[in-house]
Amino acid sequence: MTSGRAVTFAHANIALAKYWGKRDVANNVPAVPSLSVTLEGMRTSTTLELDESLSSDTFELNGVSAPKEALARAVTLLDRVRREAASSSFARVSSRNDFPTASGLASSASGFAALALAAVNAYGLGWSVERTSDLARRSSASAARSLFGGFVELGNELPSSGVLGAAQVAPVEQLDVHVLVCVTSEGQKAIASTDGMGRTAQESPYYAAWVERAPVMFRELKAALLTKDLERVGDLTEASALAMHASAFAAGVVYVTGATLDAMTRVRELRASGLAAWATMDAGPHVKVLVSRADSATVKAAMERVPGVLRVLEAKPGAGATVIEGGA
Ligand code: 2P0
Repeated sequence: MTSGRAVTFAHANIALAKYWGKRDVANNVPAVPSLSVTLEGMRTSTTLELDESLSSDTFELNGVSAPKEALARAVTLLDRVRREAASSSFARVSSRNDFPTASGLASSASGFAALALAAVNAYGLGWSVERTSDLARRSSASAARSLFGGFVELGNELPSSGVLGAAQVAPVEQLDVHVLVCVTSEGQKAIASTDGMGRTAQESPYYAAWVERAPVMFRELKAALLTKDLERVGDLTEASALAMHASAFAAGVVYVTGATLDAMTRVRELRASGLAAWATMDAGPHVKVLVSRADSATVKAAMERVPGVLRVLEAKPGAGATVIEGGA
């Protein structure tokens, strides 16, 4: 039965072993496996109501009508759900991020995870988390990982079932770490990640090397995580980000700025001085620092003093997406 309304929460995640590139563009299957940590501090909440009086879906983001492209991506997800639920009802969707969207921090992971979970529940599909994660992946691959809490993997092969969802590798307590998000710019990123990875695949002489090497780094990182080897997890986290950005850079897909490099250099100096801190960067200029909880206050204070770092947000590993209201 359709409950017609659902309210969900989902957190952002940061990839330690990065996803970059698509094996199958039509089905949005990643070219490489990835491994992330879901973050407690950065949350999207989404309310979805079916409304028989609507003639199309509506989507409000942080209190205002969502931009056209964001609405189109939400409608694509809702159309998939309607087909599965044999429903013709349109939806009123309202989403809110409790972290600053204007900072250019990625919100598509938490956004599509919260939307997928809300849609599955409001349309009464009663799907497993894995199937809901597959739905989120088709909109944004990193969103598949935000359905789960703690440390999460996403593969790079579509099984014969056609369902490729993420899965938890280890719970929140596996590593005593925090993530420091060092914000270096308030603007939107220059190149959307889907475009950036497309250009990297087509134009980078190093894309093939990335696709060959990334699964090795993923396997080593997963093994280090399972043995709670923080040093190794940290080293591989930084190596994965550098390899991803090197492949993109060679295609002219440049996300780093001077501030990014200054922040990363500072992280490496802090590590050389004995602190447990490693840098990672996504499709934007911000530096995220994986840091042991014991060293987080010292590293945060040091990063706040780096010229070009506007502010530092601190997050710890967090839970997966949850239905707050309207579970089927
Ligand atoms: C990741 N990123 O693993 C990588 C690292 C950015 C850098 O996933 O095309 O929004 O919608 O599947 O998931 C950002 O890209 O891309 C991303 P699409 P998505 O977190």
